[in-house]
Amino acid sequence: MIERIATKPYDDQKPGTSGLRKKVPHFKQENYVQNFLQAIFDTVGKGERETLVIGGDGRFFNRDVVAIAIRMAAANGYGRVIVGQGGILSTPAASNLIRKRGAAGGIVLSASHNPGGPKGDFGIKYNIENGGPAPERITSAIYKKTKAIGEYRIYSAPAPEFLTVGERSLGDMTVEVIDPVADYADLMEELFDFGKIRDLIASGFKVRFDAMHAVTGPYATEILENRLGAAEGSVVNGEPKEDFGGGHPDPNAVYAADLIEELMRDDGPDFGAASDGDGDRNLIVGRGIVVTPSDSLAVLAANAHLAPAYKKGIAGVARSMPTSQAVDRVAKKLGIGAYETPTGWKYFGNLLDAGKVTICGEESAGTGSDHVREKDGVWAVLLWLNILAERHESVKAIIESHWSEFGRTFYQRHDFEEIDTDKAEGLMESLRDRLASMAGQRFGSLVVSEADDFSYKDPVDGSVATGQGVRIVFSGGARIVYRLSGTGTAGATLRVYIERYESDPAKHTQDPGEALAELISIADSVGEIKKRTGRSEPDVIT
Ligand code: G16
Repeated sequence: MIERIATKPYDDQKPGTSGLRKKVPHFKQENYVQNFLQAIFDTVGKGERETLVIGGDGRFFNRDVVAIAIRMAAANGYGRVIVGQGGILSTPAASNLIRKRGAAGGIVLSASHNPGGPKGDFGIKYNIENGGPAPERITSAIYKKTKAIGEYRIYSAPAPEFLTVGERSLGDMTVEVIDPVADYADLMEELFDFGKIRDLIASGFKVRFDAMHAVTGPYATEILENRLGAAEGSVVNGEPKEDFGGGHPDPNAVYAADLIEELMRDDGPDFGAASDGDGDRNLIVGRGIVVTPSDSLAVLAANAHLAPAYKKGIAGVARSMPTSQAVDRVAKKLGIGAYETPTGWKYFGNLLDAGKVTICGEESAGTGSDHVREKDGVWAVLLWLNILAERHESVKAIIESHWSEFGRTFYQRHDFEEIDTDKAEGLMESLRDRLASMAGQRFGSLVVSEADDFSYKDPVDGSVATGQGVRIVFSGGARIVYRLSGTGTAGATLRVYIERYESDPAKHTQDPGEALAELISIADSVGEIKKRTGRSEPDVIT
């Protein structure tokens, strides 16, 4: 029986960079989840007998919300839900399923790289029929609905169990519980030359993949160990846990320090990688070198043709605005389009759908292609392995030859976390107020050539996004970008992105901190970071 339950709106259900993210206790407030889900269903409004994909990264509270989503989908007219066994689906696997099965959309439960557990973070995101995150016009409409909601619809019977694969029903709706890994692993096998990668691994090439106790464990084990022959134990921390083993499933130098340490040893593995909570981010480490996400994007774009899926070449590339301009140089050489979008994977969807770009990426450890409409951690690992299998060079040699061909873009992101929101907003506002007078000003040896607040007009549908980050560009092309994160759940996180291009190969081995030292100090003085926040050091440098 379909029940209509009266509810009251919450005023803080505005989706951020990637869906609604809050602490678990916040989500546990009465009807908080139900309100948001009903707002999604009311907005997309096309449940009639259609298919909906449901799954998440397995963090604490995942199963409860999967069960609620199943009951609400049944009450909102869907004909079928496809649910990952145990409520598990990595974000790229969910995107793939939506596309492959012609679903109307998907409910993806994840707070990505944020910690989990009873006091950790949780998140709900809606993906549209192309498999990608809902664009701004839909997320704004969802937010509007949350502010006026008066009731939600839910099926009175409990959700059928989803711990085992099989078909069940709830009212008129079919609940199809699937193996979360199989379709995704098959897709990877279509894109890449598994034979060549298998030969590389069989030749003694050692791989270590850190799944950080998050969702990619089963995916990486099936693909790297079972299908590609990597030794058992090549996937570490491979068992997904509700609290990620108490860790922080963010594949960066701080939280994946063990992996990096391992790869810095002379007798360490040849290739190391890690992914995040929901499997869409990646970290690539070669023996003796950590690859920055911006460099990884550039190298993948330059070498993608070595993998079967991209052998005819790529149509174009896209990067988020704060991502380094390294990939632009590759695009220029290849004679293909390069697009600069706001932060958020949702901005790549139209470009991919229109065939304008094949490969996209972000400084925040995300790379992906037109095979799905999300960034994809395991995909990036496999494209790297395919390239390594073709080039027979080390990761370090590939990076260094890339720098000598295209020049090196030194790059760092400095994060100042849990700042008082008013102070963070004040800092951004002050920067914006000073933008008009900045051009021509000298700071140390650098002169500002232009300064603006980034806005983006989507070349496909003409939609405009404003206020996407303050850019200060210096003559010679060095840049400082300031923006506030849209994914945090406590206070505000200020992100400062710093980059400088170096064409002289003799200077490519410099330490990034030294190469960027002058810009780092300018970033503090122009941004008045210490003065306004009291912070003299970032919490994390990536
Ligand atoms: C999400 C978005 C990315 C974005 C990242 C960080 O990733 O999909 O596009 O780069 O957040 O965003 P922010 O700088 O606003 O915190 P994920 O992996 O968290 O879903």
